[in-house]
Amino acid sequence: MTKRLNFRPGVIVAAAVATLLALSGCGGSTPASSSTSAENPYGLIQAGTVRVASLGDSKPYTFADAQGNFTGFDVELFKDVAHRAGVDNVVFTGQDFSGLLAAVANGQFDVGVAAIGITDKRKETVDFSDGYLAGYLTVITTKTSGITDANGLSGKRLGVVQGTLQEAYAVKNFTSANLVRFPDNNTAIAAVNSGSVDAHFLDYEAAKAYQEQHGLVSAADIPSFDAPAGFAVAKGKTAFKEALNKGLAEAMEDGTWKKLYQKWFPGSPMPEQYLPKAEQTATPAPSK
Ligand code: SNW
Repeated sequence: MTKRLNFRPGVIVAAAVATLLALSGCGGSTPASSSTSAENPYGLIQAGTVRVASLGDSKPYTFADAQGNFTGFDVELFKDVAHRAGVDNVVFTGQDFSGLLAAVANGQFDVGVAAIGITDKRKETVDFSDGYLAGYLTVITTKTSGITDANGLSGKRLGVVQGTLQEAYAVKNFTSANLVRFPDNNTAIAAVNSGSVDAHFLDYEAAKAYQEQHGLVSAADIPSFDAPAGFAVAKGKTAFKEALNKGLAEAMEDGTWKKLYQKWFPGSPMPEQYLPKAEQTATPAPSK
């Protein structure tokens, strides 16, 4: 049974049910309503608050700092965009990546923000905002593993986080590697460090951060420009999605996107397509 309430005819019934539940105190954790109203134009679980499903260990995209506060490129960009859409109360919760899109689809969260690549397959489950980041998927390994390129993965144990594009790519393309599935990056990196897997396959910038932290090295970068990251929203939340797209376009045009990119991804090649129009040239972005 779906908790998502339908638009139009259902709206009055939904409001009545929500009121009854609220009055009787039986609402439990069921979203009060996902339909739109004057007080809740985006149909958020709770008017005025955006509940975000995210990840605690994908630095510098999304991560929890020492105090447990969520930060990173995606986090700061999303907060900025939500502010432009008129919502300042943004609550992030860490999830396993494998459950993230389902949790958004079934209404436990208003949005998923975690460097989530937009693909046709995922669009069967959720809708996406416009893309805001496109980069590489990276294999990292120890200095002593002997793995220096994708061919070197043959017969080796390669970690992937369940449900990621890395998992799908490895299943298809790294057929002679032995895949080991992990719930999150931290456990996979711990396995690399302890030697129980030979390498881990994750997003480029997160790979860079783990390399610096643990003295690991990059063995291969795989382009993933056809799956730019987007904000995932439940299907049918059109007003919310459109407000996010409008905010994203503004954040790109006024240089906020660029500022955040330089803050969180220093030294990485600057993609042109998200820069203010005046800064885009006919010259292709420098290749890596
Ligand atoms: O497809 C890339 C995109 O081009 C950009 O580099 C950001 O990361 C991606 O969206 C891929 N991210 C993975 C995925 O969507 C893993 C997500 C994660 O670990 N948080 O499955």
